[in-house]
Amino acid sequence: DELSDVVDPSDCEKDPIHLVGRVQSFGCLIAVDRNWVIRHASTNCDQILGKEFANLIGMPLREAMTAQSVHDLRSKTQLLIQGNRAARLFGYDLFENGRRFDISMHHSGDLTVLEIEAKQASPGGRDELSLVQPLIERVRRKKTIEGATHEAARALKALTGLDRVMVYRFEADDSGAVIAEAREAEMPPYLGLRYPASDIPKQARDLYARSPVRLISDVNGATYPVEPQFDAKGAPLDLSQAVTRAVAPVHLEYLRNMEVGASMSLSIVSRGVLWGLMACHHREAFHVDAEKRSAMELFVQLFNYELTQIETDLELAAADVAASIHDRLIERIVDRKDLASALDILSEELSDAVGFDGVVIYVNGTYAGRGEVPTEEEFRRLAAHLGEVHRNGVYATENISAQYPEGLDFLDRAAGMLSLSVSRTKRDYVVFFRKELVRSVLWAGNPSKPASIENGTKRISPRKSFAAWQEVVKSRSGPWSRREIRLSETLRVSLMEIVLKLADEARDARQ
Ligand code: BLA
Repeated sequence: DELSDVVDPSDCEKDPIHLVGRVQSFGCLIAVDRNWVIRHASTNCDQILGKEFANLIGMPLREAMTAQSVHDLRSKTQLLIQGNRAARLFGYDLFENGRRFDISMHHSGDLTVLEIEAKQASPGGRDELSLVQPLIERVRRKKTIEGATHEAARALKALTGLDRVMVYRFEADDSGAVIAEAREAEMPPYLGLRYPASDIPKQARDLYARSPVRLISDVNGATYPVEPQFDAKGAPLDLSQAVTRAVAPVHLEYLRNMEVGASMSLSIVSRGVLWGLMACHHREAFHVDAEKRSAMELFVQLFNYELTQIETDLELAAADVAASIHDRLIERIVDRKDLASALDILSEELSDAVGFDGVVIYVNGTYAGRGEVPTEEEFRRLAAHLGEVHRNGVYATENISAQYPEGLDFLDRAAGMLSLSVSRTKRDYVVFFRKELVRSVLWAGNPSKPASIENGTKRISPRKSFAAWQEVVKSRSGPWSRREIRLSETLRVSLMEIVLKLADEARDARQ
């Protein structure tokens, strides 16, 4: 329909998902104040706790449970004061009547939030935590991101029994790709597919950077309001850290369109940044109980640590390469007097570390180019543009003409560039160029239409079809890898030294 084109997917970012004020059916939620008087409660407490309460709001918790329970819960909250995100009790007999519950507590503003789930009879009392160690050991043996993520997907599938486990990695533009997958044979593969940024909007990514686990145990399940909706000051309860939090309806619709019955995701965080998600699907509704979720949380924490290790090792290796290139450059360039022969040495020494089709050195307005590059005239104009876009010492783009339409003039030679600003005044550059690489990206559904508005409603709906959609990407080079960018950041410092010398010598020669 006509309207389907007018949706701005950034509208999804405005949905305050942490204030939904509802919980899913697998647990109930009670928030108590400093005096352990109940201030909020979800309407499914009777159902979960197996008791009838006239009105929980305003009731001291000890009247709803036993004095012993409240004592035990309170002493557990020491963990929160010590800085833990959550404090947990598993299989706890809240009413001293033999019925067992898993309880998780966390702070939200001035309140302590209790989330309570009825304990399902666990077959043979499996010790979930003990399963984590051998699985993470297998991840640890992998020294590459590919190996570690692949092993993690397999491990998590074994740990949970879910139909599909994926490792989803965010790209620089917040779109993402499935980079590892373990799945039941009947499930269609998603490995390699790309998804637009609006599938996981910004407020959700921000929230997931702070909370490690989410479970949607039944995409068609009932949800229950948390009452009262607002406290005496008119503020709603912040459910950011609540695992029972009901999720945004637009996302439930998304999952139904994907024919998913239950979804779970764990946050992959490296150095405080949300790197990706371990995203899991099940065809039917599926509950992962609190004890197992804790094991998974531990698993992903250990995984995050391993991932950060691998990334640190990669950085150290890149720094080593940069250091030896630096030494050779200094040694070989030291007695070169002119830019052109310095450029020859530079392109020889760097060709193994950075993939490029051409390189330009531009010092004091003097141009020297090798390989497939813009002409001197073209480069002079480009240099003015570089002065504007360089925010850091290194600027990389796989699509010059997106920001700089004149770049189309030299698209036959160069589509992407990695530019190093090699003087403080932002006038001197070493720029590596790459030729156009026409390639195709497989998206899960058409990425330019991630959502639509249904006829006659104002509601945004996610796309219905996730069928692979091939985008032919033009006027771009292949992407610059993180490794190449990191390496150039280090090399830039060496080049600044060299360029300073070359500039001096060029001046002396002129005198
Ligand atoms: C949340 N979107 C999510 C989540 C995932 C995805 C994993 C986290 C919740 C969960 O664990 O299920 C997306 N799931 C994916 C992707 C894959 C997958 C990419 O399995 C790939 C295989 N979503 C839309 C549009 C909007 C939207 C158009 O497609 C907004 C209009 C919103 N997605 C949306 C919102 C959330 C979300 C609001 C947060 C849900 C919540 O935590 O309440």
